[in-house]
Amino acid sequence: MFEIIQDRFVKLQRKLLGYGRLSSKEIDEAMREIRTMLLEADVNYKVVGQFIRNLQASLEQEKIYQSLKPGELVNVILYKEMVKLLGEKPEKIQFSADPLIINLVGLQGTGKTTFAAKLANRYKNKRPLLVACDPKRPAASEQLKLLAERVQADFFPVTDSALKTALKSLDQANGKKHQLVIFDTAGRLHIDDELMQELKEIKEKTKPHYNLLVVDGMVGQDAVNQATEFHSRLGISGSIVSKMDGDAKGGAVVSIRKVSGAPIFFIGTGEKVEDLEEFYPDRIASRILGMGDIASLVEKVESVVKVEDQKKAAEKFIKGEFNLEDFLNQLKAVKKMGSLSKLLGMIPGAQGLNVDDLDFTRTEAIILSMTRQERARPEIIDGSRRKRIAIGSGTSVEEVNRLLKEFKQAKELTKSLGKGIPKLGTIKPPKGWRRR
Ligand SMILES: Nc1nc2c(ncn2[C@@H]2O[C@H](COP(=O)(O)OP(=O)(O)O)[C@@H](O)[C@H]2O)c(=O)[nH]1
Ligand SMILES: [Mg+2]
Repeated sequence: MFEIIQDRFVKLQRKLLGYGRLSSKEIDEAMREIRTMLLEADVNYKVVGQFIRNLQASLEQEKIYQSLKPGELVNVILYKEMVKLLGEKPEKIQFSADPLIINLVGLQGTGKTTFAAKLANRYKNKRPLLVACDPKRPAASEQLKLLAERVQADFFPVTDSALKTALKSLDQANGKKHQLVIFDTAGRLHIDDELMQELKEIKEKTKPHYNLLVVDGMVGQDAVNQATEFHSRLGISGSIVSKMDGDAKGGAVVSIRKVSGAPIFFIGTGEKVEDLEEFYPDRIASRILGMGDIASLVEKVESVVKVEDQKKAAEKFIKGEFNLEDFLNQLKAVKKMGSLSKLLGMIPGAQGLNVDDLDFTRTEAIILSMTRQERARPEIIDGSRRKRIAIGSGTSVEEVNRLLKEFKQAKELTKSLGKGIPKLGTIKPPKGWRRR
């Protein structure tokens, strides 16, 4: 799956990693390459255009950090944009009703019947009922029956019109305690009004919890067009892209969500009933881009960014520009990191704060009860303000006093420390000192 596009992405990323710095020339070149690669993988041209614009915008926003190779940053941005394009969060079947009704629609030969069996196999514990809803082709019903036997699911044959069969099957489901009912509807070679009318009727009368469209990933943009049309005419909950095990170029998977507006739920990766994968945008993105170890790269970039933020806070601190707002942000960060010592290690001079005495949550509460102005300029906090803050935070005036006093001391201390530390490069050798 995605082999061709993956190969090219891997080559591009290696090239990017090789650069010591990235000027706009190299970036433009990379963007052009990405555009060509996506178009050749049969990704919708509008999606490609938007993707490149998003990439450029994200790149402009990101600062380049010294401790990161520029290529690393570009790769992480590329990955993140790809995840966004694919839908960010996975869509999962939620068993919010009993029985849960899933209606499968799609053109003939896309893999509906196969997917019905795959789904029944996946949710065996829900005692699925597979319902044949194609009265015109007896072979279709027979195929579903065989597959139902294979996955040991109950089968409901088509006896009447599609709609009547579907309704009858629901009676049986309620009686026999099936928690999942799957309708395998008829497909046509083309989308026509008759097909849509039939599907609309089934949808309106049986009220399925999910209407899933099955499309064939091998047909590329045709699959995307089908999804768009089914979604606008019938309304679907999402799509299934089948046959991704073949030499599908991947264009359908990349474009379908953005173009049709409906998310992908699963991809089919073979003819067997086990060949089904839940669609995780992040995993698929790393596969498309051929990024085996993207998780750790993302982590690295994020930790560098965090450290840079901390450094900035530390600089402010040294210059005496650190205010209570910054302090609050730091407290929140510490809470997330779960360790105060880790944070203090990053702030020179923070040792001036008597942390042992500081109750974390109370300190946060005190600062939260201050106005923005007060946090920025603690010196304006007079007696009446102190009282208000103490009441607001459920603490005492003494505690507020102590926090303000300690903060002031720490600030003065670091300020004087900051002045005392000569800038690197300005240190002169003592008199009489000679190079030997
Ligand atoms: N390789 C591969 N073949 C598939 C997949 N899904 C379905 N097929 C095959 O595609 C053909 C049509 O599938 P079928 O379920 O009958 O399509 P339907 O007409 O939509 O019900 C069959 O030969 C299936 O075995 C898949 O994920 N991978
Ligand atoms: Mg079928």
